[in-house]
This record gives sequence, structure tokens and C-alpha cells, in this order.
Amino acid sequence: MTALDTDLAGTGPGATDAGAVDHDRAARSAARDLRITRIEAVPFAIPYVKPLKFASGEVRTAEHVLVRVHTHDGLVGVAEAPPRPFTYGETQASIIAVVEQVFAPQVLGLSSLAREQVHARLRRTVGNPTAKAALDMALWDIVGQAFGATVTELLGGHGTSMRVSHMLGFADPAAMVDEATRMSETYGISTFKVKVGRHPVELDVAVCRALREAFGDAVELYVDGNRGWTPSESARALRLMDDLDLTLAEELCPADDVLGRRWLVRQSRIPVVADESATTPGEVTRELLGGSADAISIKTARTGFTDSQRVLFQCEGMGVEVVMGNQIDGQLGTACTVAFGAAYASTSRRAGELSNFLDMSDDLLAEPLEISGGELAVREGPGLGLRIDEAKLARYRTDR
Ligand code: MUC
Ligand code: MG
Repeated sequence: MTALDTDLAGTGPGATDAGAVDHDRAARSAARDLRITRIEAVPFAIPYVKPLKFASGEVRTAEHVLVRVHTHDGLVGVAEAPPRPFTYGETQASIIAVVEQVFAPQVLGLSSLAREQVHARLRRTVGNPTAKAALDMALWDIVGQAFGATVTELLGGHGTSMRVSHMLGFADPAAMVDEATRMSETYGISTFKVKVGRHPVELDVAVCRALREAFGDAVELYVDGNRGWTPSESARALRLMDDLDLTLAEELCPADDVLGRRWLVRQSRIPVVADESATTPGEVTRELLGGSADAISIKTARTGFTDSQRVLFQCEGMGVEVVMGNQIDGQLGTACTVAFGAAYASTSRRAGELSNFLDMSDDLLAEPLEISGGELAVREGPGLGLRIDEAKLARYRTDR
């Protein structure tokens, strides 16, 4: 049994915080008691129909953690944490352990409205980005439910849907063209992020060339190297693909090669996007001011809604473009990404990476997400508007 089930009614550390008083008043004015009483961290495993392969790893099964935050009033906020050991060092077991043993004891009793107090406590622990992000997003879900608004409305309310970009994992050129064709014909998707970073670089150059030849200018293409190439290999690959009208080049070389990435940015004719090298607001500052990135990938799976806002506003203030990224999310994570991305003009300009759940054999939502006409709509809410299919959860959870 790994789900934490701790009852608490105003006796946690937050109950004595001076700042909590105001939030409790706000909660009462919404006729709700939004204090956190219980947090569940439930591991589940859902196989992929088609594994996703990329330079830093491969995903065959979605071994994620469902996070459910319960309030005194009976509201339940949900989100999912996708462990990415090759990117953040988190595993399913580490996420459950940190939520149950470190975070839950510190935040039980705090109001769901007091998100800055919650974050002050989570920040005492370094790392663990997807565990923190899932807790954060579940709290926003609760606040939306309490106020009868969607999370998108709470965040910014710009729109109600986003254009979808599909991520094409490693395969040979013909298979990748086939997949893009299927995505285009079935879902109306016309933006593709092509995974690159293989050796020799010609392998990936051939894929991008085949895609451009197959689709002409009917599609947007950009590339993501997941740190697979050195700076000089990256520069060479970009030169070889210079005529292919790629719009972005993401994380082509190792995150620690700061000078190498700066060298690459200076000569690249397309914006260089930071993903794994800019996973926190502080890293975003370092990358942008250091000149080793021109654009930022925002992933709600690692910065939740609260820190994704911080990253976005930083970027807006500095005149830097953003793209809504994908952490190989399931449907819950994808619903969170579109909830955030649709909330602002600057996150909606580009297509968001919202389609990887299509490669999964099943999911946990009672009403599955649907991509149509190349768009994914925000759920109507309130909050995130997500209902878990309990029979599916019982089938896929791995702790019983
Ligand atoms: C991406 O944008 O890189 C693959 C690895 C990871 O950390 O995220 C995915 C997608
Ligand atoms: Mg990436």
C-alpha cells in the first residue's frame, strides 16, 4: 500500500502560520474549507502501443504517479507525475516516497489557496520537479472547483484550445513519414517535432529531408536532440538542414556544455530552445542571460502551473519565445499542459506538444481527450475538469 492516507483537521504545521489566517478567511468567503487533509500518491502502469525513442532514452510503459489532494470540504484535486529518470533522476518510487514522507507532512493543514506557502515548504527540498509540479497542479484544480472556474480562466483566460504539435520518435525516414501522415490525416495535425541526436547526424538529416519532401510547406517542422550531439555535430547538422525551413532547434547538445551551446546559438539561423537545460526559473535566467538559449520549453509536468507562470512571465519580460513542451505525458498531464497553454496569448502562438498520449494503449480519464482539426480543447471544468475512471485505476494501479 503506497497511497498516503493521513487525516488531519487543522492540526498540521500550516494551522499555526500567521499568513494562513488570511487564506482561511478567503476560503470561508468562498464558502469552502480548502485545507488539505489527505494526499494520495498512486503508482500506475499503462503500456505504450508504440514506444517513443529519443536520444536520452525510450519509453515503453507509462509508469506514472496519480496525485490526489483531498480537502476538508471534500474537494479532490488531481494531477499526474511522470518520472523521467534520464532527465530529472526521479523514479516512480522516489516520487511516491517524497510525496508521502517529505511533502505531505509539511503541507497537510495548509489551505489550497495558500499555494505560495505550500511552495515555500516544497522548495526546502531540492529537485523532485514532477512530484512538486503534480501537487501544485492538483491545488489549482481544487481552487478552480471551489470558485466554479476553469484553471485556464484562473491563470489568464486567453483561449479555450491550442493547436497540437506531434513528437516523432526515432525510426527510419519512411516510418516517420508514415506516422506524420497518419497524424495529419486522422487528427489534422500539421506541426511536428522531430527527435534527432543520433549518430551519424545524416540519419536524422535524412528523416527531416524525407518529411519536408513528403509534406512540402504544408507542415511546420522543428527538431529536438535531447542532448545527443556535441556542439560541433549540432552545428554541422543544422548546416546540412539549412534548406529545410526548420523553425526551432531544441536541446541539441549536453546541458552542461554551456560554452558550447553559447557558440551554437551565436551561429544558428533558427532559435535554439532550452528544455533540459532550463527546468527552473533560475536555470531559465542562466540560459537566457548567458546567451546559451533563445527560446524556452515550458513543461507543466516539471514546473506545475505556479512555476510555469514564473517562467512564462520571465520570458515575456525579456521578449523570449516559448513553446509548450511534453514530458511524454498521459492524458492527465496533457490536460494540464493545454490548460496552461491556452491561458495566455504567448503560449498559444505556437502549437503545443499535446499528442503523445495517442501512443498509449489506454489512460485513466473517464472522458478521454480528443484531438480534432489539429486542436485540443481545454476541459470545461470546473478546475481541470478531469474525472478518473476508478475501474481503470483499479486495473492499472501497481500498489495493490
Ligand atoms: C522532450 O521535449 O524532450 C523526452 C525526454 C524528455 O525529458 O521529455 C521528452 C520530450
Ligand atoms: Mg525536449
